[in-house]
Amino acid sequence: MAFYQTPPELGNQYTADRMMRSYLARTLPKEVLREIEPSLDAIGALAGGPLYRRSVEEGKDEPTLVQWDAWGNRIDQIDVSSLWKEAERITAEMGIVATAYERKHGEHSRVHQFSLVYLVEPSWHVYSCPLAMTDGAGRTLRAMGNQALVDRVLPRLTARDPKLAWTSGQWMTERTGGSDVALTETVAKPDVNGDFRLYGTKWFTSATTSQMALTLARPEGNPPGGKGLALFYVETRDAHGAPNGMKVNRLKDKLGTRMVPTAELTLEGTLATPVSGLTDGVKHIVPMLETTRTWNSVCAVALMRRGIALARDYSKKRVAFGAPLADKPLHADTLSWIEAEYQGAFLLSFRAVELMGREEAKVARDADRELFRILIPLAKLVTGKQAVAVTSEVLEAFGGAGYVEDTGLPRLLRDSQVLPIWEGTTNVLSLDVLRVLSHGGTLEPIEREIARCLQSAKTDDLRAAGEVARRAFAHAKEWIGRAMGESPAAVEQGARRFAMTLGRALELALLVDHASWALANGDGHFAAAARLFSRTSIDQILDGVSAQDMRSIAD
Ligand code: MFK
Repeated sequence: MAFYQTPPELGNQYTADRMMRSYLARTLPKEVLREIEPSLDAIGALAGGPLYRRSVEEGKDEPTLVQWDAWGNRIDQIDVSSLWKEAERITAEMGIVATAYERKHGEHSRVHQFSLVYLVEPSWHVYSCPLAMTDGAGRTLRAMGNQALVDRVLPRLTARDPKLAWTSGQWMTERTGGSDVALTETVAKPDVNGDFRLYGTKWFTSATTSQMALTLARPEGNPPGGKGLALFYVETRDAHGAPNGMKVNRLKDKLGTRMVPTAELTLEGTLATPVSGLTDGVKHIVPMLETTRTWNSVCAVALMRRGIALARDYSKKRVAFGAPLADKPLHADTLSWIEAEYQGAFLLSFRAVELMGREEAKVARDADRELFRILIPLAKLVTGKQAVAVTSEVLEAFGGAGYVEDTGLPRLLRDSQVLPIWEGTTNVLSLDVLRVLSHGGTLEPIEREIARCLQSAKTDDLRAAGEVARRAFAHAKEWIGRAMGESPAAVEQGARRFAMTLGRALELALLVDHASWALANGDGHFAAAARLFSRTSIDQILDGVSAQDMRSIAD
């Protein structure tokens, strides 16, 4: 009989997740874990079962844009996939956004919420995109203290009834770019009742089907630069369902996230309400950026985990050269490497999540807030890069099948590739790390965090692994002191290596800490991962790199 390969399968994504279960057991009070576990179990079953199967089978179900109706009216109707419609329902009913705002478990509510996100994300075609912005909009409106908008919008963004639920967009990127947002060209002209009308083009508006958006525009007469921008609230349709003074020019034809309806918009008199005054738009949108960057990092970890789960299952089913791949030392070595990367990434992401939860529950100390500020860009930039590397390796672990669309595998890599790009590229986030230091911040929060983690190491091998993290951090600290003495250009040139070193050193320290706890509880798995991770490239600082050399190589 001809040979047919058995495909990989997934079980309940919560019960099968050793990392998540072990992490939650360490960090959550027992009663909190007991209370939230049924929701994790339910979403894990969905994500590893029916939703996963649909995500593979419906992998070509992309959004469409209908610009005109039969009678020539401009309607700009975007239709999304049926999986996205299902995701809308699941989000509301399972409280994927609401959990963080209801705050039933105080400071642990963010861990609960992001655990749900992490478990479901790879099975619903990046529905996390509108949800990240929805969450970001909720946090931003609260932070800005605009009570009228909070009252109008928050019940919608956090609704558990799908009929009431809204999502939000975030329209920042224009043709001038997504990084240097201060160049925004959209103009805001005063209208009645303190509202404005917006005129301009938004070049990348993800999840354009959202009912509302937060966006930046320059009130007429304001000076150039980020300070001269204001943050506006927009509803995308008027009371009759007609577009609010905007046209959808086209949907973007993207490498990945293909089920996300990302569009180019022309604003031609869009009614908009200022969120908080008529200046400082960039500063006012920061809570949105903090939130979406944290989501980005959790989604990076989720995609890594999904790829590894599939590759591991496949390695037990695929026989080559006389044995299952799982029994081949070289294959096992490759899977171990990506597992260790994922574990470091998981712990860094969820550490940021913990701190967000502490801040919102008002139990954060100054030290927590300082650490959170610098962890956001670090977690986003390090995990985004790891997700691309890990999912690329996952595809290779399947050989040719990993390169074939209807296995659902290539999507893992394509959807990962957006993670280092949107919400701030790796380089822009490296500069954000420098911004922390230039705005009165120090490296102390990281130094303290590493020291805290290493305290728990009781075995020689874990102490040695921890020492790698400590030395890498010390090298980064010494390098930046030297570069600052040299020139601003020298600091900028090494910013990415500096940030990567801090991020990976933190990941290693957190892994040592977790491994020490697990070892004390009879589980040696994480200690092995910590040993392996400590032998990867943690310290990425390059001493003696000349700016001239770099220019001449790049040229
Ligand atoms: C599914 C669809 C797929 C689509 C594919 C993806 C395509 C790409 C789509 C996108 O384009 S997504 C958008 C990506 N863009 C970003 O996330 C923004 C990236 N740029 C930055 O992050 C810049 O650093 C930023 C715009 C935030 C700042 O630029 P500026 O104009 O140089 O701001 P400046 O003057 O440094 O900061 C203004 C104020 O904000 C300062 O406060 P003060 O006025 O009190 O001094 C800063 O301290 C503060 N600030 C800036 N960043 C901050 C911050 N505060 C806290 N945290 C931060 N991260």
